Amino acid sequence: MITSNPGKVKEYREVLTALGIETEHLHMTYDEVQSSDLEEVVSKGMEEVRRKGIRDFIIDDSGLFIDSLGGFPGVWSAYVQKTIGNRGVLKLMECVEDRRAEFRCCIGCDVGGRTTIVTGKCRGLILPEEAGCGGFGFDPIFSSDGETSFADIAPETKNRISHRGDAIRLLLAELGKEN
Ligand code: ITT
Repeated sequence: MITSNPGKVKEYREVLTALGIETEHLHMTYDEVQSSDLEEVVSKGMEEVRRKGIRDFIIDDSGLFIDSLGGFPGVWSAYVQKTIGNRGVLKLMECVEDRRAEFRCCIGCDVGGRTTIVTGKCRGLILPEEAGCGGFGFDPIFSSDGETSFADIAPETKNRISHRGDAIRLLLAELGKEN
């Protein structure tokens, strides 16, 4: 798995190890093209990784899409997380009543020369303040049930309901179809 994000590696390992699938983590960044579409970012990212001679890998591009902000930060989630962070997002959401949001996770998988791209989703709400100390990134401000943040639930629960868990299941189903 190719990522600079250790939180993602942990979540993939948790699901895949239980299925007897071993993963190797390659800490590497790739250019993320400017696009409003996660699938396009992943598809271009895969081309770049392949140009480096790497085969049999997965990459993951994720984002938090907030309904009342027209889907922002979306594909700019990493930049927003690094700059204004969760507090900045909460500030943008001050006095906003509609707090609905969606986490999306797009996985690009190269195995045996074949490309599979899937996108998992998880709907929820932006909480009024940060809560919990688990997870990573936007987890302290996102809740799928409107009460408990993703940073406040067990990792296996997050994997069961999250965008990434959804994407992993879609990927395994796609790969299963080919075998
Ligand atoms: P890569 O090297 O894999 O690209 P990244 O951290 O830049 O790592 P993304 O662009 O996919 O990853 O992620 C966009 C942002 O969304 C980033 O700040 C992540 O921390 C955050 N994020 C991704 N998945 C998340 C999750 O499950 N829970 C909370 N935040 C998440």
